[in-house]
Amino acid sequence: MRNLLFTLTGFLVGAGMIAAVAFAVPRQTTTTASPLRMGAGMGSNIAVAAASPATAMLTIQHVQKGCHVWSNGKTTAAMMRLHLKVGQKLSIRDLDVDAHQMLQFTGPARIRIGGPMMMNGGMTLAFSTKGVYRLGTKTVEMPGAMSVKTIGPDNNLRLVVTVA
Ligand SMILES: [Cu+2]
Repeated sequence: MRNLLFTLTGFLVGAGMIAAVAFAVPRQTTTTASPLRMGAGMGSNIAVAAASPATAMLTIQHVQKGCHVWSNGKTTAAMMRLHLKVGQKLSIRDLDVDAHQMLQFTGPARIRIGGPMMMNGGMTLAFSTKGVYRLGTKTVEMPGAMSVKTIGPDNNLRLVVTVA
């Protein structure tokens, strides 16, 4: 009888542990992805998305004549005009063989510009003040950068961003 009791206790403890493990695993997942927390997070994301319009995108493309041009996905040009809403961001990606440093010539507010964009690198600029911003890039010589034969002088990329 004592033996049976021990066996039974052992069985129950074992079963209890299995149950505990079985409950512990899904409980952990429910804690991290709790519907309440997910709901709150998603809610705030939606609020942010609604408050600020989608990020505008430009790439710097390599071309044979002039070495590089802006591209907005539809047209390419050395000089681009963009219209953004206040608070809208502009994402720029350098697909040229050159490194490009963004420049701000004029504008109602100083925008934060980082260091040069390497090939395949990029940056996102934020426009929080209304007005007309004149921007551009200059190419930056990088040690070990590849040299590609192009036709004619390199384009000076210029960008006029109207924020309204
Ligand atoms: Cu170039």
